[in-house]
Amino acid sequence: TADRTNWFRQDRFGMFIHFGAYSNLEGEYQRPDGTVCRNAEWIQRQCKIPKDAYEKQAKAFDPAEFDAKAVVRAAKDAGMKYIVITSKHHEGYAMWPTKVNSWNLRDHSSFDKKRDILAELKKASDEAGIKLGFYYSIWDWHDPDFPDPATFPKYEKRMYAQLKELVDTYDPALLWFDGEWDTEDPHNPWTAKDGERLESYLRGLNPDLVINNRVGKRRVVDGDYGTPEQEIPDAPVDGQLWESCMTLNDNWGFARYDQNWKSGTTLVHNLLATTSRSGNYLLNVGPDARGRIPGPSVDRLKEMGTWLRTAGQG
Ligand code: JFZ
Repeated sequence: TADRTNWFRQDRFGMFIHFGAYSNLEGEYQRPDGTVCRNAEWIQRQCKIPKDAYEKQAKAFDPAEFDAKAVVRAAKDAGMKYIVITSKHHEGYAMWPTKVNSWNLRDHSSFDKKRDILAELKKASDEAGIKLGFYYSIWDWHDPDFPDPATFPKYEKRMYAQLKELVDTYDPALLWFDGEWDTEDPHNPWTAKDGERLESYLRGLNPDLVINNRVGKRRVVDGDYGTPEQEIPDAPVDGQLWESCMTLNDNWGFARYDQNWKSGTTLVHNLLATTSRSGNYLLNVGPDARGRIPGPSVDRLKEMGTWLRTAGQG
């Protein structure tokens, strides 16, 4: 893995983007009785939103102000060298025009049918010399064949087809899997074998893909690197490469009520603590319903970039 992970070892600092149909709710769901339930990317599950109501709000999703160039500029100004965006989170909604189903940003939204934000991001990233990767949730709340073990193979076929689309169309540098665990849902049928099979399939499509360990069961042999979340471990995890992902406030997806922003000082400290322990730092932004990165996020990324440049590392 030394060759394909060279860039990953060099680059160290990346931008995570949590963006999906949940972003359209901006963290607040008003129930029919008028009370409000708050959550970000887990809002459908945590607020028990009925499927038809969730699909209805997704139909109104119109992130017209998503500006790939501005996103890439914000990453670059911060000193980030790669971007990982959610292509599909647990809600199952694809952020590209997948041919596998219609639960996606082109076919189930109010967004311009000619636009494709992953293609836009790929182009802007290439132009700026930034690497682009995709988060993909194995767990899927929308697909009728997940997680029943009897129908799971049908779901798995569609998942493979979607991943092939992503690799063939956008040539990602990295795939960031999630939703492989079985703690939340005892019926999650994802096994270590499923992970191994998927990983070798992907390596067959492109041997240079960098893949995180959540493709399997987070064993050292799964994928290329470990993924501690919201924490900076004292030492490398079992000697393997690792990347710590973290939020700027308390949520991954946009939540308009969440103003608990980390300070620039804390963020720079975290970046240095991580890189000094040979880890990568993947720092998250959550665009709002219109597709804009929140102002407080942009401000903090700027602050980090300024610090890095004045410290002579820019
Ligand atoms: C997952 C997602 O459920 C969450 O919405 C977000 O995308 C995050 C980056 O990943 O959440 C996790 C995954 C792993 C752990 C906890 C939350 N974990 O290892 O403890």
